Amino acid sequence: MSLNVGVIGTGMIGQDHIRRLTRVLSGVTVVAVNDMDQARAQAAAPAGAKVHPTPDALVADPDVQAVVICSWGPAHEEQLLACIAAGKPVFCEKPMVTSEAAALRIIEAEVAFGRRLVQVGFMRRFDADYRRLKAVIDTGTLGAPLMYYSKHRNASVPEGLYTSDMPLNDTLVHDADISRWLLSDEVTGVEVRVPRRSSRGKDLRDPVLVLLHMASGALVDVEISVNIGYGYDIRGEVSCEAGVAALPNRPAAVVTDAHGIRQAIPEDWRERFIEAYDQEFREWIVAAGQGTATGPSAWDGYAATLVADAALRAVDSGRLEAVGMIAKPALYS
Ligand code: NAD
Ligand code: ISE
Repeated sequence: MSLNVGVIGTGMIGQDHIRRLTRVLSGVTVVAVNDMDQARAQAAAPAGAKVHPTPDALVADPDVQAVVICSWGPAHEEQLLACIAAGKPVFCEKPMVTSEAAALRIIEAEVAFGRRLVQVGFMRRFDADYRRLKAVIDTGTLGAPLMYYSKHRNASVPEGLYTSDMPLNDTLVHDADISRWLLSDEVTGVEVRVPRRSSRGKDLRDPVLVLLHMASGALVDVEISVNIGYGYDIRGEVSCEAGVAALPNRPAAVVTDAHGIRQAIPEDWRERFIEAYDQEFREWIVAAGQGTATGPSAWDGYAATLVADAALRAVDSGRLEAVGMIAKPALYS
């Protein structure tokens, strides 16, 4: 039995996910697509897939058993609520939503439905390197984690489309989520410092330095640079009581020539996390086939949204901004 999926948003990552759902993974068929740019949807639709005029029409299509949302962050709330109302499992790219109030509405709807339907696209949790790093920390042999250094460097971002708030409410959500997951901890406060701007991003607030205060007392230091130019460079190092555990350098051929000895680094997130995206969908397909969801939840989407909101407040106030969560509903325990 193949899971029939509809994809909303056929831009960069929508096209990449359609490629993996049609050419890489088994047990799944893309039967419908939608994009507010109809021509883009037409071009991205796999052979035989319907092109729906609206997201609502796609969600209501009786042939669509589960939905993948790859539209822009501000559009996610309405599309997620439509999926929950229809009782259809849904994979939603990050950020789940772009405000605390919207995140609470998703949680309220899913809790009222009574079963998990939402998986959020925090693909780092499915990356083999991050999984090995977490396994080391979880054994406890290095003692308690005290500090985590997260480097999040993009070669470039789309000019005009990527705004100054986005390092904090679009990019930082990955670091917020992976910090909570790696350290099995919660963020209680956020500070932001803005150093000298990179001239490569023109007027963009880039880079930013973020300090996450965790409930355990651990501190997480995050560098977000979105116009570093040389490639997509993701690093992580956890400093514990009795040792340090870090992500490894990515395997790549060692090239020696007149310029020296070097290894290529990924161009962008598609290349760096290719296996992680495959794995997050493998696990999503299994759960969605059973009418539910596993992996990063609406609760995790909510937690990351709170960090983004606090970071935006912190950049204006220059102070430590508190993060306060509601009591965790039993659905997410
Ligand atoms: P994009 O601009 O390339 O594509 C977004 C597409 O969504 C566009 O084609 C646009 O027309 C369409 N769209 C926007 N609003 C819509 C609506 N209301 N209804 C229907 N279609 C709509 O952007 P992208 O880079 O593909 O990013 C899409 C989402 O995926 C964003 O939320 C982004 O943060 C996330 N993303 C996640 C990762 C990751 O590593 N997990 C990487 C890239 C992007
Ligand atoms: C993009 O949307 C992603 O999610 C990438 O993983 C991240 O590195 C990038 O900064 C975002 O713009």
